[in-house]
Amino acid sequence: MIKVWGRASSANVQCVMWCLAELDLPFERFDAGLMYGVNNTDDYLSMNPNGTVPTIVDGLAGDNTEPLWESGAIVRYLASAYGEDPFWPSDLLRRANVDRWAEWGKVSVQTNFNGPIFWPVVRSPASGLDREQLKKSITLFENKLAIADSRLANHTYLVGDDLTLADIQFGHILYRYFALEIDRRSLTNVSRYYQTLCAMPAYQQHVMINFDELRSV
Ligand SMILES: N[C@@H](CCC(=O)N[C@@H](CS)C(=O)NCC(=O)O)C(=O)O
Repeated sequence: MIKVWGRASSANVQCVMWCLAELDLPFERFDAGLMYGVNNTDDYLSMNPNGTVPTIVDGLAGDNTEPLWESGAIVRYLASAYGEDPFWPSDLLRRANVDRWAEWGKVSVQTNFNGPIFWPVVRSPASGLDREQLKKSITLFENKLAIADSRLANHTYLVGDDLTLADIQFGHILYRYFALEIDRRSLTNVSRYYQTLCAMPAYQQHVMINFDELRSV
């Protein structure tokens, strides 16, 4: 069993959960973070001194396995230990190509969304939201989505015609983007890709999580 600590409403936890489900791995998830607490306890901090979620312990790898944190490192580990071609290719150059788009999803796309767009919209009262700044942030973010849109004109998924780790790191952001009460640019291929993800049971179960619990914290 792979143990995962982290609330289901955390984007970084969602990546790990979706990855576990795609790889068909047995897991147990424990709520932690924000209103659930746990991540500020000594026990938790001894596993992950950052006090962030997610943290995992891979019980399938044996007893006394070192806890892992940083969602990017976790999904790469899971893909390397349990994934197969084409999800996580064995050929290093093909793997690096998947990894490039996965890293892009996490570093260039997710960071342009969660901090500048998602949190201000879900947490600010209407009177307190800086709408000009939000508009600028949405433009910057959608400029990144436009890169994916051109790519998806010729591919079903981000890298090619098969689901890869890159889709996990990029695609999880889209649920929040499409569910949030903001004006969106028309990006036909990204919309079609999002519909493809929405039809996937693992995406429905682990990513399409209502985020209302975050509005009041
Ligand atoms: N770079 C880290 C970031 C972890 C992180 O900041 N997680 C957030 C949730 S997405 C967190 O722990 N927030 C505090 C909390 O939920 O209590 C990762 O990718 O795992």
